[in-house]
Amino acid sequence: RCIPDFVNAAFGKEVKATSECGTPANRYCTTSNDDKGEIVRNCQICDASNPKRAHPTSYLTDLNNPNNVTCWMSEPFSQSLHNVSLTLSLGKKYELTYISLQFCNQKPDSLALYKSMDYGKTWHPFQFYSSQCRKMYGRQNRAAITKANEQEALCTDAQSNVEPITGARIAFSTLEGRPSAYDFDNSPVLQDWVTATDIKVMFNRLVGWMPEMANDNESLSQRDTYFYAVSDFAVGGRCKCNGHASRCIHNREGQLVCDCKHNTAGRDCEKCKPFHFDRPWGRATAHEAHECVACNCNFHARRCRFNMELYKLSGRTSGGVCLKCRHNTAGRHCHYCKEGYYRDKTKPITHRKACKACDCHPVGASGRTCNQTTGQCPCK
Ligand SMILES: [Ca+2]
Repeated sequence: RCIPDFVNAAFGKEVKATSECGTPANRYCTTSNDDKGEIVRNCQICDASNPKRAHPTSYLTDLNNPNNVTCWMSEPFSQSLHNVSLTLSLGKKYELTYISLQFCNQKPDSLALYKSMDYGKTWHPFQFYSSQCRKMYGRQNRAAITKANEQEALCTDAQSNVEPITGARIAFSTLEGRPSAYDFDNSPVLQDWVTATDIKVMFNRLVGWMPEMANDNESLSQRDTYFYAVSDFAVGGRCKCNGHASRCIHNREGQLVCDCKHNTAGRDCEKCKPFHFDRPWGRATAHEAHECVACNCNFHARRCRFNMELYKLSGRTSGGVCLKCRHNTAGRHCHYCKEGYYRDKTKPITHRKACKACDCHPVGASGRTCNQTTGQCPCK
């Protein structure tokens, strides 16, 4: 089995946001405690046209350097309930291990993660975070996952008391708590569950600095205080190649594709390459490469197809059926001569002239078709 490297698939990729602070320039404020413990309000300007004051989406997936934290920011809004989404296209199927978000201000109270497996056509819930799972998302808090519902998105409370107010992180581990994770190779359900081409983060509700703000008579206007701000959006996983490639590369059209081995083909090595249909396609496991095998057509055909019945009859060894046998051959493997021809035993079956025309005498023979093996014509 070969496996591409584990990477942050989001790194350097474009993220689309439904909101970005600074177009036009806008004021936003944060509160913090000064050295006397008093709450102070610190207001700044975000301005997309000024690089020093811009907070573009490219800051979500740039190098996450703790000494130089760069933040994407949404526009400030006036109520804690406010929807803003971030959409990340990975450009290919990946198998994801985690999705993490590091915040520049307080963590949102409610957010949802969605994934797409078809480049953004359809979306499926991946994980919900909320202090009010039922109310916000109609889901039970921390529902149990069993073997019967391993593809179900959970809802948990994102807040915890041990984390700092700013710089906190949310990390969703795709396989955590899912029973078949220990037997991932044999779980098509979980292999499907971790597969994504696109990720959408939907922020739905931000808890402001309400308890503190209530004591702060000067800052009656909380209008400028609500905004979502994220310093790092990371997606840990591997390019999905079904065990048949050790790397992903850009093809001539600029698409990211697997560099398929084991006679496989397709962007994700999800099928056998042409003329390699003697066995059904399979995902490689730790013990078995599940290579695709060429059809045996004795060099007389360029195409073949897979037949499950024949494969089963052969004891699961060979199911390829040759199509359009040439050089006057016939049969599943183009291994005998077609009607009107017989085997020239001086040549191997793989030879272009392995089959000769019958050449029955028009007077002495009762037909034109000879024995396909011996060449004997039917005599009158
Ligand atoms: Ca950043």
